[in-house]
Amino acid sequence: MNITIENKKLNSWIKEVEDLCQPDSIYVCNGSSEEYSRLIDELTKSGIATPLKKRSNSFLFRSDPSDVARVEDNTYISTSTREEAGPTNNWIEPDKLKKIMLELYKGCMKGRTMYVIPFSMGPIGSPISKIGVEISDSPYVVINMHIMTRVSERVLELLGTDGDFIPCLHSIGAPLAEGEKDSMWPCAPLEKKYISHFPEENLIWSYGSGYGGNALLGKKCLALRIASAMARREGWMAEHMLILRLTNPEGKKYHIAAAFPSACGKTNLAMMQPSLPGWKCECVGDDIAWMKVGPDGRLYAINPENGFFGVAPGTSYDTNPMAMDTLKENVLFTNCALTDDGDVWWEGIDGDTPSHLIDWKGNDWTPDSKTDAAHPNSRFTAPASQCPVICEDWEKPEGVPIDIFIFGGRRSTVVPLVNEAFNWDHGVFLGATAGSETTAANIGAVGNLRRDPFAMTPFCGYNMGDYFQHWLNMGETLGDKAPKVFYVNWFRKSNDGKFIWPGFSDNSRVLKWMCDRVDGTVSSRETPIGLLPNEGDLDISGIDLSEDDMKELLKIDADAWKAEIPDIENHFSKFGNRLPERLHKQLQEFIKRLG
Ligand code: TSX
Ligand code: MN
Repeated sequence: MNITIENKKLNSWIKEVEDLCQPDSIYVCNGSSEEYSRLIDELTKSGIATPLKKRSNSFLFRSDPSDVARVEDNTYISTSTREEAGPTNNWIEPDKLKKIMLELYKGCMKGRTMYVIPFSMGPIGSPISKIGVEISDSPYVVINMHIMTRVSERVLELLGTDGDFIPCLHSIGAPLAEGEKDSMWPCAPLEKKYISHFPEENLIWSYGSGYGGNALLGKKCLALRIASAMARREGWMAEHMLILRLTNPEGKKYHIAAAFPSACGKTNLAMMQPSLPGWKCECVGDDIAWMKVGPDGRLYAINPENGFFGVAPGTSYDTNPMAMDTLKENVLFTNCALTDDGDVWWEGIDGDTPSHLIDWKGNDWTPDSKTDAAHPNSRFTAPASQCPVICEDWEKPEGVPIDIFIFGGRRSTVVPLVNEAFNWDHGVFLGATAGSETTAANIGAVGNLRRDPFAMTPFCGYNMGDYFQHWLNMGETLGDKAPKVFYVNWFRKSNDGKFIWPGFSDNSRVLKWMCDRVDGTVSSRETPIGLLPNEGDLDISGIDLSEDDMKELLKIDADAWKAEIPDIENHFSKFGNRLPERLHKQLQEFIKRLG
């Protein structure tokens, strides 16, 4: 071991993992740029990292074709009872799961270095932050953790001798025999991949995958699954939400936290630049919000992450110029295509399609090829500090006060552009029934409605029925200081199959209406589904949108909504007696309002 660790729990855990996994050596990370460069150099020399001539200090990685995304079927919430994990999670009893995984971990780091990565989720020392330590045998994980979390010796100092942390054990599950040649992306086969969470003891065990959320354990595993369970116990919130600051022409600031299922453009909204003159939008975070009630009784949010781990395909100067400018240097790309002049490329990026590329599998690719050049789930890992519109207060230890919650989904029909919840409980009902139509990015048929309450289905570390109750409880704590709740749908289509709303920068027009509602300076009309903008109250000056289009975007068809009731009832029935009575009441009242 390269440094001396003072923390007792950490020392005994490192010893325990060393005995179990039998690495060749142990290295404790300090998070320095020298450490980052050294690892990158090693990965470049072994051919695993490809330096990009066109982007300074940026590198391309190609994963094994079998290891390209989160493995939800192999992800477990391991609580003492199945009931505690609830209907949305896979469950194996803790003793049984640990026995299976201990067998896999035995000797799994032979021939490899075991990295000890001390990290902080949230600014180091913030009262809302949490400390984790990931042990991993993947240098790719170390450099990604450098960007996505705060890896630092200061974390060890903060831990002292007796401080607590969340242990995150990770192995790619590919020991090397003596003299065996390593592969470019070692990992275990699917049936040996396990992403396990033990929320009752704040513990994460991951085996067999080196990709994204399976391996960078600070993100989905710690900051959402484990943190959501801690948050319920401790009375705060860990949510799958972007955070942004909107400033109006008079300089008044509003803070918005928004939850969307995948393929709705969450990162695009987090960095959106308003088309409305005089309005300013800044990014605080694009994926996760940790929120606590502050001394003034309002809800304060921090972004626990330090970078963006974003889907590359579809990102362009058209859809997200601020993300494109974030990606100019110091970026890790995974499973993107490589251009002949040493840059990355992906489907949907600006410009003409090159006549030749190396695809994400490392094969020659031309526009005639039948396959995608970049994997649809290819990613960039980029420091949040490089975003040109990162909010100056994004690392403020106390967070930013949330005024507005937004839920949303992708619906080609029925759901209007925007509506406001009547009250907190109704807002929780909107979050609990949120759904999106599947796109090509999902597995299975395209266009099916999939309910994804609070966009938390894959990320809630306990029974989702209890999670709904926690939201209702937070409403009681916050009282009249609770954020207002809205629901949006940027994706309504006309009869000829075209998107009606221009989206992107013009979404600022919808956000402005929300701010006016918060200030009480604009009225609304009551409908069975919630409060909608009155005609003329959405500022659509300067955009090409007819009065008929606007009517269509804000039309409520009671019969179409009535037709959704059986699906909502079926959705709620999955939570059995854990569905809060107050949500059952919301559904009954909704049915009554529809007549
Ligand atoms: O991210 C999107 N947002 C939010 C932006 C702040 N997308 C991309 C979704 C895929 C991840 C959108 N797509 C949005 C949107 O608001 N709206 C749409 C639909 C749409 C697509 C293209 C056009 C208009 C709407 N316009 C033209 O093609 C010219
Ligand atoms: Mn996410």
